[in-house]
Amino acid sequence: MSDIEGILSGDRRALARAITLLESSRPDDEERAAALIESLGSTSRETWRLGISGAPGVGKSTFVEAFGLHALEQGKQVAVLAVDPSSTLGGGSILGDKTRMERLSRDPRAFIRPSPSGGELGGVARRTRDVITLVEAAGYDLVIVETVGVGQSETAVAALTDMFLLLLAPGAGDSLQGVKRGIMELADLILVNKADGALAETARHVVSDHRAALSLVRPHESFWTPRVEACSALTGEGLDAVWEVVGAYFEAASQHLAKKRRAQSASALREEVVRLATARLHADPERKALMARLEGELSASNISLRNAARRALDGG
Ligand SMILES: Nc1nc2c(ncn2[C@@H]2O[C@H](COP(=O)(O)OP(=O)(O)OP(=O)(O)O)[C@@H](O)[C@H]2O)c(=O)[nH]1
Ligand SMILES: [Mg+2]
Repeated sequence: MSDIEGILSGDRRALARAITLLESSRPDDEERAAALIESLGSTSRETWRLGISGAPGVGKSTFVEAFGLHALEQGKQVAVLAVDPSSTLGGGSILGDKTRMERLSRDPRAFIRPSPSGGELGGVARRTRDVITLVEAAGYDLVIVETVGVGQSETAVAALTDMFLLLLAPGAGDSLQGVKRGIMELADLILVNKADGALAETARHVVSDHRAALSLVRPHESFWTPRVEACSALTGEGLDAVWEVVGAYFEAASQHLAKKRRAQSASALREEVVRLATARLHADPERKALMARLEGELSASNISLRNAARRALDGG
């Protein structure tokens, strides 16, 4: 059986091998990975792509496990992918996920793939786009992409997914948490996790604070007003409600999802073209020499920036 057939028939080892190929940066592997993606074709199945972020320790892994098990009960096939902002942070969360998502990782209907170690965020996000295509072709119809919220990774994950969940936990205070406004505004659902035991009361305050804050923000989607809910990934309380909100989102989005995904692809293409053009400029020795010359002219003020850039691109 070819790898393609293996992947399409749900062979997890074939899928894992294909992802390893996608993650490789060896030029011949990159060729093979591109050919693989192109041979998959598109799936007609409806899929849900869910992005999840939150500060370290808010309970992302615990939540993904609980929510993923819930989704399995509802008949979904669940794939969990991770996008780590940097290789230095990567190791820790992979270790955490292996122990925290134990039940989910043992279930044959679920597939968990930690973020590749090493590599910059842009590269990891780019490959994750292809990995999503791959796991969807393999039959997974709920794809969860998790990232630790420490920088640009939230934006990258939101650009890869249909719905973006931001996880918070009741902190020491009960005021708005130190989440950047821009990140909050990306969220389709803000979940205040750890709403259990002694933290339940604080969680309620955090919910109402964020509802008030969000009511001042213009919704980023025409078809959806972001929601704020409380839950406990540990006890499972509130997870039914979360499932309903996610379902309601995809119901509301159904007429808009294709357009949203097309816009995401278009912007990924623009980024990729810029990346490729830059890589080509740097790889070409003549162009490199030209750049060095132009840099000299520019610093001697013999040429305008605009003309220097134009000549660098045109090669003249
Ligand atoms: N009380 C309570 N504790 C929770 C809940 N969810 C997670 N925790 C605990 O919070 C700690 C961190 O949980 P994780 O799921 O590892 O958090 P994470 O966001 O994945 O952390 P990183 O991967 O390090 O970013 C663990 O000790 C969990 O048991 C919850 O709903 N209630
Ligand atoms: Mg984790």
